[in-house]
Amino acid sequence: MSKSHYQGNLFVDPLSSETFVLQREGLDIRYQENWVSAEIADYWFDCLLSEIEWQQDTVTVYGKKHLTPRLSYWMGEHWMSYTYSRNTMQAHPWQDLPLIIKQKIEKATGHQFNSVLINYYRDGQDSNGWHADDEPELGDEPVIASLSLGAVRDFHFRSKRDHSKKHKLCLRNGSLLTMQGATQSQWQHHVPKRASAGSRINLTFRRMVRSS
Ligand SMILES: O=C(O)CCC(=O)C(=O)O
Ligand SMILES: [Mn+2]
Repeated sequence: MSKSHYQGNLFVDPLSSETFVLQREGLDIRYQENWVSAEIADYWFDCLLSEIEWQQDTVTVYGKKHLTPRLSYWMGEHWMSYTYSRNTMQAHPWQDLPLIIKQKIEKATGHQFNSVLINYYRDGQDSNGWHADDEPELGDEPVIASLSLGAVRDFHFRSKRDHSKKHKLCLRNGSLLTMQGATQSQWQHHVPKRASAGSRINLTFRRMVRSS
C-alpha cells in the first residue's frame, strides 16, 4: 500500500500492494486498484459515455431547487423507485454493458445487486457533496460496490458523529471500492471538485430491498 492510495491514520490490512481493507470505527471498506485493466476501463468508459442518455437531476436543499453538479442515470428492476432529496425517481431498464459489469462484480464480491446509479463527472468542476447512501430502500448495512472509470478523483470519508474524523482515498481508473457494514450509517462520503481533472464515470451497484 502506498501513501498515494490512502491518506489517513487508520489501521490498514494490506492484502497486496494494490488492495487494502479498512475496518475501524464503523468504516468498513475494501479498495482494489486495477480491478479491470486500463484498456477495459477505457473501453467501458467510451461505451457508457455514448450509450447512456445522461440526465441532470434537481435536488431540493432548504426549499431551493438546484441542478446536481454531475449527470447521472439509474438502472434497476422495473418495480424500483428511489427517493433522494425529496425527488422520487423511477429505475430505467437494464442495458447490456451495466448488466455484464454487474455480473462480473457479483462474482468477484459474492454479493448480489439489483440496481446501479451511474454518475458522469464531465470535468473537475463536477462533484458529489457530502452524503451517505443510507436511504431505507437500501436496508440496514447495505453493501455498495463502486467502479471508477476515467480520471482519478479524491474520495473523502468523514464520521457522521465527529466531522473532524476524516479519511481520503484516490479512486483510480479501473478500481473497485466496496463499502459495507456500518459505513453508510456511521460515515458520509463525497467527491470534491478537482482542478483540471478529466472526465470520469462511476457506477455504484446497490441492492434495493424495497421501493419508496
Ligand atoms: O463518484 C463516486 O465515486 C461516488 C458516487 C456516490 O457516492 C453516489 O453516487 O452515491
Ligand atoms: Mn454515495
